[in-house]
Amino acid sequence: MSNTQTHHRTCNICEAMCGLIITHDETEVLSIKADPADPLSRGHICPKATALQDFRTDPDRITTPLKKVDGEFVPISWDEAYDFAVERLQLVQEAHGKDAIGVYLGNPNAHKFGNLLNLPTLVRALGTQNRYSSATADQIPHHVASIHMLGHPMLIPVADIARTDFLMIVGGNPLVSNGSMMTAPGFGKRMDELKARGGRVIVIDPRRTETAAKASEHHFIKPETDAYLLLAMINEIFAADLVNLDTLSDVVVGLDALRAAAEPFTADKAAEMTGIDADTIRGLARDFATSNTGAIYSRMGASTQAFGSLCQWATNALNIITGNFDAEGGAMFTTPALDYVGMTSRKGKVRSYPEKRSRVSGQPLYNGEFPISVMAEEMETPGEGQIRAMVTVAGNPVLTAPNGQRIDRAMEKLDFMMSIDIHINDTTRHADLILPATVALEEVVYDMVFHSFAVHNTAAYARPIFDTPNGNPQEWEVIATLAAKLTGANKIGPSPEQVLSMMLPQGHHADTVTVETMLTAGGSIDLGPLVPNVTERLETPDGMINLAPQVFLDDLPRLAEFSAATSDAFPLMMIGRRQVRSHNSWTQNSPRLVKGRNRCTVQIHPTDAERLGLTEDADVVVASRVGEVTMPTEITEDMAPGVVSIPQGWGQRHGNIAAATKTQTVSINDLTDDARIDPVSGNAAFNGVPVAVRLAG
Ligand SMILES: Nc1nc2c(c(=O)[nH]1)N[C@H]1C(S)=C(S)[C@@H](COP(=O)(O)OP(=O)(O)OC[C@H]3O[C@@H](n4cnc5c(=O)[nH]c(N)nc54)[C@H](O)[C@@H]3O)O[C@H]1N2
Ligand SMILES: Nc1nc2c(c(=O)[nH]1)N[C@H]1C(S)=C(S)[C@@H](COP(=O)(O)OP(=O)(O)OC[C@H]3O[C@@H](n4cnc5c(=O)[nH]c(N)nc54)[C@H](O)[C@@H]3O)O[C@H]1N2
Ligand code: SF4
Ligand SMILES: [Mo]
Repeated sequence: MSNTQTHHRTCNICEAMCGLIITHDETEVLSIKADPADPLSRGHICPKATALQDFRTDPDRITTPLKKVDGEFVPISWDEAYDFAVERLQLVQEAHGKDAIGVYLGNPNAHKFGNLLNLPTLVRALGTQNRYSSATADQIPHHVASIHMLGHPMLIPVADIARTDFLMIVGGNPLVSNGSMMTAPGFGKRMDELKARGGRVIVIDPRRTETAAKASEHHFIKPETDAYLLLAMINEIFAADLVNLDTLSDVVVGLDALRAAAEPFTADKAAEMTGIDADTIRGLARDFATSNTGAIYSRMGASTQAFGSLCQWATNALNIITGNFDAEGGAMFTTPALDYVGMTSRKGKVRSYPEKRSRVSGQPLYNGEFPISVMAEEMETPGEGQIRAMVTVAGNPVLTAPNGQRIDRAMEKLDFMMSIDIHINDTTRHADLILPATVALEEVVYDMVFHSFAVHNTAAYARPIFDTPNGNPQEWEVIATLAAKLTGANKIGPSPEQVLSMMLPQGHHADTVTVETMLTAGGSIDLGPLVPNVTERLETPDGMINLAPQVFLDDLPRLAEFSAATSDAFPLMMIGRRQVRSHNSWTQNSPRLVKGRNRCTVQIHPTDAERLGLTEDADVVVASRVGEVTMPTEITEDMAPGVVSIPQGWGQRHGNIAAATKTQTVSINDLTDDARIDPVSGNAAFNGVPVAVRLAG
């Protein structure tokens, strides 16, 4: 105990970036606590932070390179592993061309500074166009809206929750997720503060979520109809003559086109489609437009659906036409110490979008990545450009992508697959080679992505606490080394800390934020509240905000023709849910997180349960076009009638990770359908999947 040390560090499991104080000795963590002085998280922490130590000591963790020999994984040396990887990858490309390798990058990469810096080099070294990531099962519509309206995929507004009087949350559950594309740790406290100021929080969701229960009001909505609601609000604001561009009047184009586009989407039509009554819709529009400050924030519920792009466009448009864009208490832009937008500026450049279309079904490519929904068909369909080998880094698409079982089957047939991961799981079990990754407490942490989307500007950097197991290289070194070996380069690039030092002088706080100041700060550096700045930062070719990009206008006829996909065979609509004690599909090996009752239940409204003869806890079969699962029922008035909810991230059944999940759980993505897509962005449409529920047995 004599060597107890205290270490300040940001938690990098989710987007919330909570400040932690960790006490430890040479070999183990003694405590992980919230940092009450952190200017962003202000003492917030969730149960997952304590599990950070479990990821390091997990007995099932991979700690040596593993090669599959006769169906079994056997440990090999790093040199052997790199040689094997390079030989096999090159063989595939020599025989079938560069695009024969597919790359899938999963969510943890977004939280790992060294990975973010080095993955582009690996992807370039592979030279394939067949690139995929979890972004197309998530936030790609936000990027697409920003590209077309503001000129850069990462110039994304966040709700200035600390100063707003009116916050409408469409399809987000920040009390559980702690905010996404809106880093807002301690969201419950923020809601309390907002309400105490006399403000109002409105939640639009087919489920009465934890956030909805605490909000000022909640309105159930039929899945995938949000674009009707948002367009009707735009329509109403024009009709009531409440448009106010405020300081942006000289930089906004497309106002008339927006007015015309929204015209057919009346409150009455929206009421019929959404199930929210017309007066409520009109009232929301007027109250939003006339409130002192206000922000509309739309997230997963409004992104991973058939009209995800229209929703994100309409959300931005609403914030813009009410004077709430780039204004205090509205939807604002961060000024991060490491400014990704500035570093990758496109000012003055004209590009065309989508950048490409996929080979088999012609889905759009944005940000250099094809939709995850087409990955299986690109593996299955013969011809030039067919994927015959895969590289996955921190990804588990068998559990996280729509119709995951189709990916599972397609991976089985690959000529070669390799993964960089911490576990043998449902995805990596298909690999011929797994390279072990380092985890949070063994690495440096600087959040390159989520400071760009945080409700308050801060900066923090910390070095590793512990050595890596077996003296393994850092994950960024593994990625960089693989890239170097593929291209024949004789050295890898500078360390993440060196790169950080080089990049900070180009950011918004070059004077105050350096590696040194962050290391000596004893926690995060406070860089102040969000400040208006978008006029200097616009990246569109004409330097204007485009309220009515053609790509969204062109999609409106599809919206006008929309009707729910339910049928006699599949009469219910399925949505997902997130849970405090798990993060996507990979934290389930931490006993302290999975303990307790089985949380993998299908939630259903009492009237639906009664009609189907279901009782609490009864095992039911949930079936969709693509598959079936059996799981326990949870009857609750928190669900909208006609809608059922299954949590995402469960269903571990292969590899060593399955062992920790004592009860058999199911994967929602055995049911989600890869044919359901937002055609504008290519995003997976997870919400509103038509399903049938029946008693098992
Ligand atoms: N504890 C925990 N936190 C997490 C994660 C986790 O797994 N666990 N994952 C992290 C990740 S990767 C992300 S991207 C974020 C996501 O963060 P959020 O978007 O806040 O999280 P979700 O719970 O997916 O919220 C989506 C909401 O949309 C609702 N919904 C479904 N369909 C519709 C619809 O058609 N319309 C509307 N209006 N609502 C709909 C759902 O009921 C749900 O409440 O969370 C992050 N934080
Ligand atoms: N139906 C439905 N499906 C969804 C969602 C939903 O709401 N509903 N949410 C979607 C969203 S928002 C997301 S972001 C995706 C996530 O989808 P993915 O990114 O594919 O999945 P994760 O569950 O995050 O799995 C991460 C993988 O990385 C590994 N891993 C963990 N830490 C590390 C590390 O430090 N290094 C390396 N190399 N590997 C590591 C884990 O073992 C696991 O294999 O899922 C999507 N899928
Ligand atoms: S909310 Fe997210 S960042 Fe904060 S402690 Fe939990 S997992 Fe970590
Ligand atoms: Mo995500």
